[in-house]
Amino acid sequence: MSGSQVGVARELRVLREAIEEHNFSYYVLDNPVIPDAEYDRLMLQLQVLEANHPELVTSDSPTQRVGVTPVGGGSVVTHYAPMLSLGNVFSKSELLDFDQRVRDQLASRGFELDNIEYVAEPKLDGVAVNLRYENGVLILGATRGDGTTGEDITHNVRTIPTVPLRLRTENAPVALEVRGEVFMPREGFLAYNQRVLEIGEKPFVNPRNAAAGSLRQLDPRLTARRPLEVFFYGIGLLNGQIRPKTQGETLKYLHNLGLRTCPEWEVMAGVQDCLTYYAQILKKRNELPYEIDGVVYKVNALENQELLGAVSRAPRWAIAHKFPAQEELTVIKEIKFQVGRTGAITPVARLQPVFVGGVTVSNATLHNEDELARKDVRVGDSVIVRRAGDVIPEIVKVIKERRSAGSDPVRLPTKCPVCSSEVVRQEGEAVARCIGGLVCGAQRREAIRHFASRRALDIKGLGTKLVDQLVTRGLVENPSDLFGLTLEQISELERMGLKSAENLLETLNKSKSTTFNRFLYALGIREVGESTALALANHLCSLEKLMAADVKRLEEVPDIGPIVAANIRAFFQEDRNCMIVNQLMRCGVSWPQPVRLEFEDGPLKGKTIVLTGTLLGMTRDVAKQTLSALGANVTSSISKSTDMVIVGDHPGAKVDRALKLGVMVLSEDEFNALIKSDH
Ligand code: JCF
Repeated sequence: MSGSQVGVARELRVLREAIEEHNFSYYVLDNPVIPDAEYDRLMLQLQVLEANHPELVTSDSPTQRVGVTPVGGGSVVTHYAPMLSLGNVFSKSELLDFDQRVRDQLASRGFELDNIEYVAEPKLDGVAVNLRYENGVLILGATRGDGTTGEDITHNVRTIPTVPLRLRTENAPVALEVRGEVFMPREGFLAYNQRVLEIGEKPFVNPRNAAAGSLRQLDPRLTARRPLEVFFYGIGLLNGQIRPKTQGETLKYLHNLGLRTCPEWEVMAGVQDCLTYYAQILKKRNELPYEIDGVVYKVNALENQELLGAVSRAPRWAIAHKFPAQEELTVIKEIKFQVGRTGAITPVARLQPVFVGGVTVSNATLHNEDELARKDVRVGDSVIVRRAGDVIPEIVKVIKERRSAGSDPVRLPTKCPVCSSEVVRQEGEAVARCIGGLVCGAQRREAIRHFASRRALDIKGLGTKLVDQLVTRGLVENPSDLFGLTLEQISELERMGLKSAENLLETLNKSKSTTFNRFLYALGIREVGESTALALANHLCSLEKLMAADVKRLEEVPDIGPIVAANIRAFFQEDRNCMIVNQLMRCGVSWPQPVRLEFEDGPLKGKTIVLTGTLLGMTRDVAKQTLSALGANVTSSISKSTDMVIVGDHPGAKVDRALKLGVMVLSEDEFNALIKSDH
């Protein structure tokens, strides 16, 4: 290595260690110590440095989670120690029997105990995995398989952010096999399915299937896009270090190595504590960010675990205490069609009310036309409904054997059930929509509800019932009408006294002071969610600029692609929408001027730069971010105001245009020198 390479190697090490430490704080301790933007900057610095020194890239670098080429998965892996599954109990008495068996067996070996110490933790509904670290570096990931042999899923496991590629220790064991559960948190699952439905594909039935399907992906780049996480709960093999003495110590040991454990785990003094824990977790179930189907108890002392041993593949020292079923049988009374904010028509089944997973369920979504056809749900059918956490209940399947003769398949209506406008399903889309727009009462109502919702203008007290009344009485047609309501109009509504009317007026008034991103989100532009709204606000800063932005300018905003850009453009090309926006401004809706995200004072401040061709050393996104971080404005087309064009491999006609206009042209090497120089 040359002298400068030694310097770079040290810089790389410092950066990687810092990033790993932040990963630990963020993923394992759940307590980030720096803002996300700062973390992104460190990561970017590392990416740039590695791009310039590809010979110094190591497989455990935080940048190396996703391999570039898909792998042929499926090779078989033998676990060092068998991966055990768990026996189940469903009731208090079965649990007491389990505890009695544990005590009897230990007594027969000379350990007379009144109370057995257990460690309890929630039982996640995911996929069991085994990871192997050698000298602290992740070298293998496998599914449980039959307990003895599993499938090699190393490339996919590496993409899970909560799986450390390197253990967080100076003194790593020679070999360590850890067992854990890979799962998809509820929020990620919902968002993922939402996206899948939008592109007209088949959604996952539950987070468990989603996690399993994602881990089986052949292309790790696809796995990397699935929001997977992991909790570790046990050790299969530990070479070169002293084993912890209890399950509790095991969890602490794993945690200290940077392996995430479930934060809910607790030591129980005896089986009575287990019952209390079970009740607590059952109550907390829907607040947990992941789905669980019970709790697990393990005899705490590993010495006792060894004495107890295992029968076939289930340990005698651990048991799963399952929650009551989340699936029930019921009957379809009616199938209705709801109209959403964007006109999307959703079939909804009205059910004979049934108690599932702790609540009474009387409606279940059927998602869209294809789902309706696929499940072939008909009025009068006996069906299995499933309720997963606080997710909208779903129909798992129809019991066709019980279907009475003469029932008809259900079709989507051709006219909107609310406004009788045409219902149209565009090619390539999964959803059919009412084309009535704001003529449609349902769409008007939903648009106003969205506008007032918590993450939009947060107009507290303007609930569904109230919005319904305002719309049906014709008092409110669009969001700006809300701010024209008078005390008299409001107090005449049902269940509205003078006092509550005054309160509502006050809230309406307060909600006018908002932020630019909330306002943009509140407008309900198709596919402009909270994060897109924030990106728009940060990059376009003012409403005037946004309303004037063409598709090209919009696409320069990070994460905005051609479709969303076109939606935004189309929204502001509609006179009616501009009128409503202007009306809102006139009513006094306002926000503080957003501060530009990029460093205003970067060394490339104010420079307009265009990238063309393929850069060999870094992705276009990284190049774009690097330039932005230095203060440059990266655009896609060349004009007289362009300051520089950076030319990669196979550039297009842009180079000719740049030369013609006399714009400065930089090669990739010159570009690298530019971003590395101290300016
Ligand atoms: O969360 C789980 N699904 C889970 C599964 C937790 C545990 O502590 C487990 C397990 C499967 C086997 N422990 C064993 C021994």
